[in-house]
Amino acid sequence: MGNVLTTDMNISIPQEKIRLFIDSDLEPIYQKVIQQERLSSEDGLILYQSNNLLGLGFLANLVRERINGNDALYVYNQHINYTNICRNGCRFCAFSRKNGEQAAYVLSIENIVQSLKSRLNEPITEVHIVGGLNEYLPYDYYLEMLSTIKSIRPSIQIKAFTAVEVAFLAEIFGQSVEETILELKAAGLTAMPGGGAEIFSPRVRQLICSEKLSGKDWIHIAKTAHRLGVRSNATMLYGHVETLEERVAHLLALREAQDETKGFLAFIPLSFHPKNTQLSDLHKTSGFDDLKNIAVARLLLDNFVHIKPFWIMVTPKIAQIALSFGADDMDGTVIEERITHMAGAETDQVLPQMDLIRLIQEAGRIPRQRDTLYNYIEN
Ligand code: V47
Ligand code: SF4
Repeated sequence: MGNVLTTDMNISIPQEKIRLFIDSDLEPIYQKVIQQERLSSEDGLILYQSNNLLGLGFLANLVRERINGNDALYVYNQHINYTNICRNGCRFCAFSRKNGEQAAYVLSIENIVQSLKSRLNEPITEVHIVGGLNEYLPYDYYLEMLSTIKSIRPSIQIKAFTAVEVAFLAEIFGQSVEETILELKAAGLTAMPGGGAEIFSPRVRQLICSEKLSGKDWIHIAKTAHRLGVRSNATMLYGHVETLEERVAHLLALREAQDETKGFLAFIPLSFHPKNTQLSDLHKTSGFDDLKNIAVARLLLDNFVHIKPFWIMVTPKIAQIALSFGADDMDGTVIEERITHMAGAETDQVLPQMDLIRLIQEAGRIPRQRDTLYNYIEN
C-alpha cells in the first residue's frame, strides 16, 4: 500500500483512500494542492466542470485544514439595511424600490438607535450595515449613523457600506473615494462588507446590473480602502447568467487584488435568489452548486484566509456541510436581514449563538467566536 505525503503537516493518506475521491481529471490538481502550487484558470475551470463533489470537497478540505486547522468561526452580529430606496435597478435585486414607491423606506437615525437599544442585553460585537443608493439622504446621515452607533455601544465594530455605496457617496457628495473612506473611518467604520462585486465580467454586468460601478472600479475601491487601513470582504453572486469561465475570472481577479493588498478578510459566495426579481424565471441554485462554489473558492483563493458560506442564503444545513468542503466561517447570528428575504429566502432571521455552536460541533469542528477583524473572542 503506497502512502502519499499530503501537506507540510506530514499527514499521510493511503493511495486507495485518495482514489476513492480523486478521479483522473482531478489528479493533476491534487498534485498541485499537496505541493502548495498555485492553481491556474484552466485548473479552476476543470474544478467547476467536475461533478465529483466529494473529490472537490476532499481537495478543498486539505487546504482548509492546512490554513484553519479544525476551527470554525462565527460572529455575534446584527444586520441593518438602512434604506431600500435605490437609484439602480439591478435585475437580480428584489430589495430596491424607487422613492415614493410602495414599501420604500428609510430608517431614521432614531430607528437605528431603537434597533440597537433593543438588543443592548445581547453580546453583539458587530453591526453589518448595507443599503440602497438613496439620492435623498444627506452626507451627515451616514456619518451620524456611525458616530451614534459608537456612542451607544462604543465597543461594537461597524462593518458598513459596500464599495458600491462608497463610490456612490463619493460621487454625489463631490469628494474623492479616499476622503470618503477616511471620513467614514473617522466616524467609526471598522471594515467594509463584500457586496456589490456580483460578477466582474462586463458582459454579465451589462445584463444584470448595467447601472452599477464596473468590476474594475469595485476592485479599485476595495484596494483603496485596504491602503487606508480599512479591511473588507469580497463576494461573488453566482447562479444567474454567468458562465463558469466568468466565475473563474472573477475569483482570479480577487486573488490578484489580494496579492497586492492582503486586505480582504473573507470571501463569501452569494447564491442567487430569483423570487420577486426581474430574473424570476431562473431557478434557485442547488445545494450541489453551493458546495461546489465553496470548494472551488477555497482552492483558487489560496491567499484568502477565510471562506464563508452565508447561511441566510444557502441555509444553515448547507453552511454546516460546507465546513467539510472548504469553509471555516459560519458568518453570524444575523438579525433582520432583508435583501435575501425579499428575494424569497426561506431561512430564519436569526440563528441563536447556541445553534451556531451546535451546528459547528456536530460537523466535528471547534467553534470559535470571532470579531469583525477575525480576532478570537474567548468565552
Ligand atoms: O451586494 C442582492 C447580493 C449582496 C440578491 O461581507 C443577492 O460579510 C442573492 O454582500 N439573491 C448583499 N444575492 C449581501 C452581502 C453580504 C452578505 C453576507 C455577508 C457579507 C459580508 C456580505 O447581496 C448584494 C448582492 O450581491 N444580492 N440581491 C438576490 N436576489
Ligand atoms: Fe440597488 Fe444594491 Fe439592489 Fe442594485 S443590488 S438595485 S445597487 S440595492
